[in-house]
Amino acid sequence: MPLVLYDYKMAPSPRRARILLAEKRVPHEAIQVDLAAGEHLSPAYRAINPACTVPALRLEDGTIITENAGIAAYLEAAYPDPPLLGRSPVDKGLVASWNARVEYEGLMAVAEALRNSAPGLKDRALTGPGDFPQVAEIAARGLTRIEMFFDMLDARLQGRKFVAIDEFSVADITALVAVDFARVVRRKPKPEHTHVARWRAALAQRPSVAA
Ligand SMILES: N[C@@H](CCC(=O)N[C@@H](CS)C(=O)NCC(=O)O)C(=O)O
Repeated sequence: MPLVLYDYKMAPSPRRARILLAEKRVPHEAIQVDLAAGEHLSPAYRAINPACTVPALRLEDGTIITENAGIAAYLEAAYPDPPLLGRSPVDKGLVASWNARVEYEGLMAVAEALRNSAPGLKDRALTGPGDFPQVAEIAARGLTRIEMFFDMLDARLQGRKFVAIDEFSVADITALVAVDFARVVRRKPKPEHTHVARWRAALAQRPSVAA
């Protein structure tokens, strides 16, 4: 039985897993879980991932790994080449640190803005099995945080090819997905964010980014 990625092409979180799988050239199948149709809340998908989120990765032995952090840890151990979590102890620390920052300051900021404002996500302000009402102030806060994220990322990328270390890593994947995801709330880096623009253009050359 091959690896199976529970995916949804339109969503940013499974895109992180898709890029990782493509970078490591891991053969797998993909099953689309239609979030727009609420398939992730169905009993069938709850049995796969009780957290009702994608991505999830089913291994050959049937084990289900959820969360991008878990999927990345598994793939790095099972398919070490190319390493995407850092090679040396220092690099591993830097990659984990920057990955956490861009997830919290970038991806979460966009998610806050979107989930607390989009009519289609009414009462779905948080992922998971529970319903939570939208809070307009959190949407506004998310938009402010996105601008801070772009500024932070641009400063970090000044004089650097990659976000965390001297080679491509999961921190670049997460940051790229966050920058692209911001379009859903009509935000993008400003013209003065030249370092982000250079970095994003260079990453566009990697075939994995289209995954
Ligand atoms: N921490 C999780 C987050 C996964 C997540 O939030 N996935 C979203 C799609 S981007 C989801 O499944 N949303 C379901 C929903 O909207 O209820 C991870 O990185 O794997």
